[in-house]
Amino acid sequence: MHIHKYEKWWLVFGTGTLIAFLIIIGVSAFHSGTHPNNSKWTLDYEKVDETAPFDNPGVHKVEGKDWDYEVVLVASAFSYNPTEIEIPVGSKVRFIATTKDVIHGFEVAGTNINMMLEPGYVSEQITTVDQVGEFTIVCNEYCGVGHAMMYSTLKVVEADDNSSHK
Ligand SMILES: [Cu+2]
Repeated sequence: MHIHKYEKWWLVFGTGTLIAFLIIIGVSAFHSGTHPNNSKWTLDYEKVDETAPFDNPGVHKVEGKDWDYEVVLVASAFSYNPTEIEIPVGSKVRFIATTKDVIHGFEVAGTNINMMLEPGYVSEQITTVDQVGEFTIVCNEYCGVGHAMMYSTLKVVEADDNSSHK
């Protein structure tokens, strides 16, 4: 069977890009630890306010766990609760978030913290905040007319500013 020269180039290009993309997925999953939410933790999205831990949103210092802080966050059209998160630099943080209505995003701009928040599901991400600064948390899933106004702030502060904690 004769295959035209350009046809061969195209086959090589197609196969090559497939291999390249599989390598990129493999490296980001197994080396960089990028994983989709496992969706194993569910709740009734109409009862978020009564369901622990979302009955108490905010920044919580924890002891005896693999992380130092838990940030419990509730998204709804068109805001986040809490509206501001303050964490000392170098802390290991577990973000626990959900939504009360439609799909929202939780992206800490300029970092690799990025989750999709789906009604009925709890999204989690554990990360170490290692850069002092103010980071804007934005919604990156279009959620309605107020979408562009939906934001919160993550303040990563010098550890000394929080000398009251251990
Ligand atoms: Cu949005």
